[in-house]
Amino acid sequence: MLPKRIAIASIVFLAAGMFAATAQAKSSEKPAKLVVALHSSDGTDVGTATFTEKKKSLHIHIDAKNLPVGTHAVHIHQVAKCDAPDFKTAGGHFNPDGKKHGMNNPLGHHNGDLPGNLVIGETHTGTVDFTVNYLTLAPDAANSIFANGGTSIVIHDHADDMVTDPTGNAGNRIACGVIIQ
Ligand SMILES: [Cu+2]
Repeated sequence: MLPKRIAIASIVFLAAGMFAATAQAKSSEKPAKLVVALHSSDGTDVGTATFTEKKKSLHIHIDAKNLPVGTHAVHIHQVAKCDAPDFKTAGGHFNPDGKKHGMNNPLGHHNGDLPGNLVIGETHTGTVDFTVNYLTLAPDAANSIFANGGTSIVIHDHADDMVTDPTGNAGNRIACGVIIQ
């Protein structure tokens, strides 16, 4: 058994530490979670993308519906705009580090590239999950999806081949969601 005075001092110290950690989390103003609505070229609701901040990574869950059957690329693009029908205003891939496209590209990858495609089945629905350590919700970080006024999440007509610069041969943009803080 510890002497009573030391035991009490330890408890006070622990409590102070917990308070400091709480205060720090608040001051960074980092949202823990963000849900983004996705729409197709004709304005149809095609589901959501949910971004959840983890300790050292960002988790992205896409829950899609009303999309064409097939395999579709998903990227984070650099402008927080989704003007239908072609979504060209979303700009190129989010690329603060000035790299080339593709998770399998030796000169890559963009921060907006994701390690997989979205597969849409016969019911025109599909889900996919990504956990990446090169994106964050922390608003002041260079690799934040809120950087420079925000970004967008874009779903393409075709699969990403994970290597062809700058687009992964993913074809047209068929759905988009604006990512803002
Ligand atoms: Cu894209």
